[in-house]
Amino acid sequence: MIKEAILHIPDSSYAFALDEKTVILRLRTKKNDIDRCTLFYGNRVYPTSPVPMQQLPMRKVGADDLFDYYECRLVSGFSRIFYGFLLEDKSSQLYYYGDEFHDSVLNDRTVFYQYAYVRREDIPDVPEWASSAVIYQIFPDSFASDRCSIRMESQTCKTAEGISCSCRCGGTLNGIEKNLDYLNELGINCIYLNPIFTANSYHKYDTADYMSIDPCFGTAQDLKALVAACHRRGIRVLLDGVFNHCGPDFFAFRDVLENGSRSAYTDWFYHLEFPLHCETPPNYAAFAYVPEMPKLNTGNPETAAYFCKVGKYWIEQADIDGWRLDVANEINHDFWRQFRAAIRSVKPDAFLIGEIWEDSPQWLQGDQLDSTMNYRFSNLCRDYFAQRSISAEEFGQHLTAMLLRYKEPMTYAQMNLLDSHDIPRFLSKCGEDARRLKLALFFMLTFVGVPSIFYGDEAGISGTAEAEYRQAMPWQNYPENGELYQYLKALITLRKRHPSLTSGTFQPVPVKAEGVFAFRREAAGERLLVVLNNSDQWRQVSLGEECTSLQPLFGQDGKTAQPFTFAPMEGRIFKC
Ligand code: ARE
Repeated sequence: MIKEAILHIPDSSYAFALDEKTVILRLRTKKNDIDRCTLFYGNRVYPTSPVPMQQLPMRKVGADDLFDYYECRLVSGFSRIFYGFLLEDKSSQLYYYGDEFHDSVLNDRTVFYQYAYVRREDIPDVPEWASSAVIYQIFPDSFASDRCSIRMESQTCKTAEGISCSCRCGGTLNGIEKNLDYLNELGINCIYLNPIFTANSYHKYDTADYMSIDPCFGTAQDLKALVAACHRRGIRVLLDGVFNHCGPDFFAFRDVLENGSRSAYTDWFYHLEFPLHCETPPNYAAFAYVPEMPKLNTGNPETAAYFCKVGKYWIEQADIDGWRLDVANEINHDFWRQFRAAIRSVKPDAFLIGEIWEDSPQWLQGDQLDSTMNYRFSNLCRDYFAQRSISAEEFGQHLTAMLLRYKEPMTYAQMNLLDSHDIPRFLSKCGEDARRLKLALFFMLTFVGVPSIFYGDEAGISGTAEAEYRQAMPWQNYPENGELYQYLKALITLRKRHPSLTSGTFQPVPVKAEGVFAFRREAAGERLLVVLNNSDQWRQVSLGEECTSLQPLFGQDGKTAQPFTFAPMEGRIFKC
């Protein structure tokens, strides 16, 4: 056995509680290196010696290219647990592992791992509604104007405070409200809006006033009306919170610009060098050296308190349901802890999604964010469906490794996306081949995590340049009559009907047919088999012992006996 490949980390995504009675324990080993893995455990605090020890078999839940992953769900009745792993290698040799290797189970429980206490306060409390959400992301300037179709003209206006605000396409909050039937019909149940507060630029990431709605988009009253109209339809609303940096017209930065080192707000920012100059690069910390985006010092308790107040304000004013948090990984962890506590104090089931492109378990321990924008998912789909640069087997391995990086409740809340306002459209990555986009959407709607659709994906928007992928919604083409919209609608309907798609386990199923990827989703007695043919050839697929009787649920040709014939780029779901 390769001992150095063994990994377990207490109090992490390798050891966490789902509730006060249930603890998930995971162990990593070198791939194909061991035959069996068993958990041994006992009550950490026991009045007599020796302490009774119990065993629980661990299941191999997945593998990537280097490692196997074992997992068990321990319902022990103990609040304080000591535990270790009994590993059996190919030569039937036994190893006892509990931070160190031992030849036998000693009477001394302290040499093993300790789950010191199943602390109620540290159990992740991701909002229950999150796993069944289907998000629709709207870039407000581009979606719809008051008259339903976009004006397509750029404009600048000034607020009463003299802040100039601009737009490109003319979308508004009322425009969104007028199109809620379109979204309702598609089946989505959550909207994420890119920034809507008063700001200079058309994209509004340079916030001037966190307490007011940008005049290009409407008023606070319009937001309230929009959220209320959404709630009437069972749609939740998330706003974009830009708390890493502000815009040059934010009152605190204006004060620093006017008063220099005498300003009362110098400690709201980082690394200011007086006199300030706003050329690129500026002589103060800023987002990506953009002078219009001075970095905020959220380590300053006053600044932190201000932004916690902003977070609460829009929940109290407009009843929004959560926040997408810009550049979350450049902001200190402690701020997020404060922010979470503030938000939860006014809305206990508010959803917090961080914008973090890399793996982000540090933010997803349960004390800070509930979810992150899953760009790893997006990249894997790009590689597999759009570019076909990885095989079905590699795709499955990467997905497994991705899921096991997080505590289980967080994987079901991850915001999976193919597109966003920051990347070229997936359709363009597919060389404009809509079949590939459809298959990737099919996958996203059947996989673990919250599917998120960027406005216009269902309308066939493509483009690699910023102005293209943020282009105006093509209402003139009646997207609701189009194939993509109808396909997506059918998938969303199906997802909502089957709990195994929202909260079920995920297990890749090996299939001997090139380009074909299959996986099982299972929950509450329901077992689904999802099969997709990511190739340009017809494929014969036998699902072996997987299921004895298969009932086609989606994309069926009515046939229930194996082998199945799959058309190029076809996705099908079976119940078994
Ligand atoms: C504007 C122009 C661009 C131009 C840029 C250069 O539009 O064409 O290239 O200026 O100055 C917002 C606007 C952008 C705007 C930008 C600056 O939406 O249009 O760009 O402000 O004015 C990293 C960050 C991540 C960030 C992305 C863009 O980690 O937080 O870069 N995303 C958020 C928002 C953006 C927003 C901002 C931040 C600023 O979602 O929309 O931009 O508020 C890797 C790394 C990631 C990196 C990613 C992309 O994968 O892992 O960390 O993301 O690449 O670079």
